[in-house]
This record gives sequence, C-alpha cells and structure tokens, in this order.
Amino acid sequence: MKHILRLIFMWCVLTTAAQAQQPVDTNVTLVNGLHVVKIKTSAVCDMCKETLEKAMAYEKGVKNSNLDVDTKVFTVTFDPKKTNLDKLRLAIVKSGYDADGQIADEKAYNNLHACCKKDAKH
Ligand SMILES: [Cu+2]
Repeated sequence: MKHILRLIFMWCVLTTAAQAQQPVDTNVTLVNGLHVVKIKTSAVCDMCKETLEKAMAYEKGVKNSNLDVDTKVFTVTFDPKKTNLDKLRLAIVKSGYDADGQIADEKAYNNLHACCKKDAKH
C-alpha cells in the first residue's frame, strides 16, 4: 500500500513538472525550447512594422519578430528563460500600440506619426 501511494505521489510530481514546462497561454507555441507568440496589435502601416520590430530587437530574450501589417499580428520568438509574454506586451504598449487586450500607452501613442494612429486612413 505504501508503495502505491509513493507511485501516485511520484506521478503527481512528474505531471506537474511537465505541465510547468508547457506555455500557459494558448497563443504560444513551443519551437526548439523557444516560445513563438502571436500578439494582436493596432499597427496600421510599414512604419508601425519598423517601430515595433525595432522595439522588439531591444527587448531582452527576443530572438526574432515579424509584424504582418495586413492582419496586425505580431509574431515574436523569445527565450522563455529571459522574458515572458507580459513583458513583450508591455514593450508594445510602451511603443504606442495595443497588444492583445491591453491599450496603448497614451503618451507614446500621441507621439506616433499621424499615419500610425489607429484611425488613420490608408
Ligand atoms: Cu504606421
């Protein structure tokens, strides 16, 4: 009986550990130990693309980033040991763009070029 309890205990520890390795967010996929995340932004043009990709290049732990202007989806590859989704979203918000549900920092947004505003006509 003691033996069985021990086995159950071990199984619990192992499954919990395995789950901890998996990304919690459904938007995240795991590729070679790196996390690839898709963040919905409020980017509207190529200038936004440049701004956001540059901002990501300065972010610690970010390996690669690509913004699709048509879909406004920002794909970021990062090292989960060095950064996380919240930090990436914060960096986007601070650049003046919405990130998923989070609204852009007002000051940064006001500093954006006119063509980069959410309601800009293209
Ligand atoms: Cu723009």
